[in-house]
Amino acid sequence: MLYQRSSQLFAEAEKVIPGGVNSPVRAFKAVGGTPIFVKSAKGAYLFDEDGNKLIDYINSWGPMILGHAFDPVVNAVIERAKLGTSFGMPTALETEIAELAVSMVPNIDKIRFVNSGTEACMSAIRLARGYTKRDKIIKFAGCYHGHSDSFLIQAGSGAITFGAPNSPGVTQGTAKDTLLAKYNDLENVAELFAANPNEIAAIIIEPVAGNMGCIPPQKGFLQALRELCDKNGTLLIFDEVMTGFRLAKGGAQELFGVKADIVTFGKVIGGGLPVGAFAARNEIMNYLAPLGPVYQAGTLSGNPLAMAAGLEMLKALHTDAGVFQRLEEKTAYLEKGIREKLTANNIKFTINRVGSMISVHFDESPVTDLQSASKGDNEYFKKFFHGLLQEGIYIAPSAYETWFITDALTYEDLDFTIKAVDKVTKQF
Ligand code: KE4
Repeated sequence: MLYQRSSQLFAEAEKVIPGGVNSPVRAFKAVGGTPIFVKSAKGAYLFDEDGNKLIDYINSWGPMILGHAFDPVVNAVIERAKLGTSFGMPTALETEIAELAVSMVPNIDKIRFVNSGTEACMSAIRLARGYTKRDKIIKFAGCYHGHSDSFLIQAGSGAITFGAPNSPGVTQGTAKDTLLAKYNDLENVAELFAANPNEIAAIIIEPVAGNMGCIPPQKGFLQALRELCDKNGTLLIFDEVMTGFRLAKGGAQELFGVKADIVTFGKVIGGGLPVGAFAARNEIMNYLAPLGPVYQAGTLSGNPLAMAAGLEMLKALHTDAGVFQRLEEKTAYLEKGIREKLTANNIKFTINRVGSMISVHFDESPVTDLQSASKGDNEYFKKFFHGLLQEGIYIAPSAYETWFITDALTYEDLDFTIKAVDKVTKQF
């Protein structure tokens, strides 16, 4: 695979865009080499500027669960654009997607749309603080909730890759209100409550972590957090930007049977257009302006093109009874195939998976939190990443990310991928 055109484009981009990218994880810093510039995509495939065809296991970091350029979404956006692209006024379309989302997700009465997952999580925290009249939050080391200041404290995703657990620009005044816990460590969370009685507004958690690789919650962990929150008058926020509408129609709340007080969304809910959202029962959401005192706003929130895309995506997931089962079966098939090849090639590895979220860690000890996720052999991961790329397989350019499986993948694609894993891990 040659990447001359991507290299040229990257050199041009670097002159006018910081690092040549509009989001750091795209820069290949964790794996080295030149980021791939994509020209188009359809279904499970990317077509880059050098004419290479790649099987896509990132899918825009989650949104393309039904494949790229999903016809109902594309057609809806085209038709909607002809009617005007933004009004800054309410449209019936926003009510239609809100009603559908509320019908799909448990324990929510109302939903507010914003423009990104960051904005959804940032707003959810403000709402929780306003509702409880408390300042402190608990987040988990390695979890990523977007780049707003309260979260850039031992964040996951690109923040790990850059070894910048506490980003410059985040003030001590902000950082002091963010308490850090270890994922899957209930005792640690209980200690934070004991040390900060009646001060904690919310726990925010990725119910399945996807920003330190994929890390499942240990059995009972989420329910135990629910009980700790109830005991302490604290709100439980599920950051479902990744898991929402991916792990089940009702996301992680449905999958694990645990009730969150506020749920945040992104990625899938926008069908590939910029949409985030946060939702809760009436007594919490009615605290939001213009009804209540907690302010939150956005010029392009509920943008008609984005709503049109999101509505078609949710409709497809709502009406296709077999989609989540197919995603489970395809990802389990991929996991089985990769396990067999890595074992046969004497590679030290751990694979974590929940539904269509999966990650490969090059260390044989269990990966249950940031510390254990950091023990992986990142040098080997780099070879694995580039080896697969040369075989036409595009996985996340960092060991601290999860792969996102799309229903557009065929079993032939999966077999091709498993064969490529075998070839690459025989070489190194
Ligand atoms: P955005 O602001 O990037 O739309 O969403 C932030 C966010 C919030 N919560 C979770 C659980 C997330 O995974 C994300 C964003 N995920 C990363 C991938 N690890 C987006 C990729 C990027 O930063 O470019």
